[in-house]
Amino acid sequence: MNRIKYVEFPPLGDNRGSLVALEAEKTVPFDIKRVYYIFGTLLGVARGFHAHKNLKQVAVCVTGKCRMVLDNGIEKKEVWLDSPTRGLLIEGLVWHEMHDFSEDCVLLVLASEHYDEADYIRDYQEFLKVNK
Ligand code: T46
Repeated sequence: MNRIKYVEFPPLGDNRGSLVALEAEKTVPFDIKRVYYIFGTLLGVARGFHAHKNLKQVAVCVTGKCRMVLDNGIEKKEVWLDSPTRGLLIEGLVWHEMHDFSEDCVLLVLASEHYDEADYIRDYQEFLKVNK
């Protein structure tokens, strides 16, 4: 799907367990300006319901899982984020929602810009209009 891509993070494992390194411009294809994580999401709660105008993000469930609903204005897609070695790159205008968080889910997000509420489109009709 346009504007969405999986990114693989090779696990650097040995007999002690696993380690994943996330590096700007390498495993993550942009300069990382912000990192946030979502955890402790209550059962049945959905989050997101917005698109970003310019932000690039990579989202990865470092533990647990959640379902992401993605919409680029042309097609819709659902993906499960359920692996600490596979992230989802979201570039440009993509309406996204997160559902079905497992109790143990920690959704880590790496972002290309500092937090800016003006970059959010939180109204779906506006998203469709801007996307034309
Ligand atoms: C996204 C999805 C995947 C900040 O003050 N700084 C931040 O960096 C972030 C991300 C949020 N906030 C504030 C804004 C709200 O008052 O934290 C509150 C919760 O944010 P929001 O309702 O936007 O959370 P989600 O889970 O709906 O969306 C978040 C990100 O905001 C968004 O960029 O793509 O996760």
